[in-house]
Amino acid sequence: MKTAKRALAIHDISGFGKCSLTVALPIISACGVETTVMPTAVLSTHTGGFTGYTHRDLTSDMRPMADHWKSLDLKFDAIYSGYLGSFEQIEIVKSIVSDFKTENNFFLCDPAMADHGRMYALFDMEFAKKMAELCSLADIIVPNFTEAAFMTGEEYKEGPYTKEYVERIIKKLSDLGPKKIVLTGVYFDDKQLGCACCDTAAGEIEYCLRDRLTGVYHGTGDVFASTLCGALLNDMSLKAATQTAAKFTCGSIERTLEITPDVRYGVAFEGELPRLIKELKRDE
Ligand code: PXL
Repeated sequence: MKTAKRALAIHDISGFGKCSLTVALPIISACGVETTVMPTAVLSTHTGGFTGYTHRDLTSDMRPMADHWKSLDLKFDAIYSGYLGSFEQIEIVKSIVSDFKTENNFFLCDPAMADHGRMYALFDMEFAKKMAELCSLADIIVPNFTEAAFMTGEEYKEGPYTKEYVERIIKKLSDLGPKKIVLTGVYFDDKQLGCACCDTAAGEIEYCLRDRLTGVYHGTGDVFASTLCGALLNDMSLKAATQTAAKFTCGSIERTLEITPDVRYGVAFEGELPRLIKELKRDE
């Protein structure tokens, strides 16, 4: 008998704009994985291009939630953190990893804090250093080039990239200490875009590139990392899970191209869920 897996997703909940928990919860659940959520803050929208959003900080609830779960002896097959709002929240996530990480589960850290050469609103370079500390505890990290450069002190460059630059960034990321790395936003020409993945124990870098789509949509990093988390919990290899996550993200973007009035509104991943479910069920 297959037993259901359980993930703990630690992100904010941005009411509108499809990112963080409003993406992680439906996607990981669709992967057949029970999803426990720890909301770190509640906002009316994400901070990527909107102004005037509401923000209720939930930092003081995080440790008590974790303590309650400990008292219930809950176990998680994955701990998945994304956007975190402060140094204090990063410290709390470290303590949660220390409480719930075992040899049999994984900690996936998406250092969601920057893109296109700039930190997100409200963050500075000190925050990137702090996030690097959290990434050093992770089994898997999923940075884009901006996050990777800011965490390692490497110069940020716009693509197209060279293999040397990609490999240098991956080497520096692996020096931080994570076991596996999926670097997003990799491209060597203007036709294809994708990821480089590396299991640092084996050292080999594999590329998953797909035909490039036009447009830059908000929340695609969260869609990708959530799918990666769900696919890994379906016992896929790092490369297969990366391919599944890339396909799902591209499919979601393609659906969005036809319907969205605004890139800040996120991607239309909902219509892509049945195909993802079918893909993950192929062996049953
Ligand atoms: O997915 C990134 C993200 C998550 N949560 C909030 C954000 C952002 C990116 O801007 O603002 C609140």
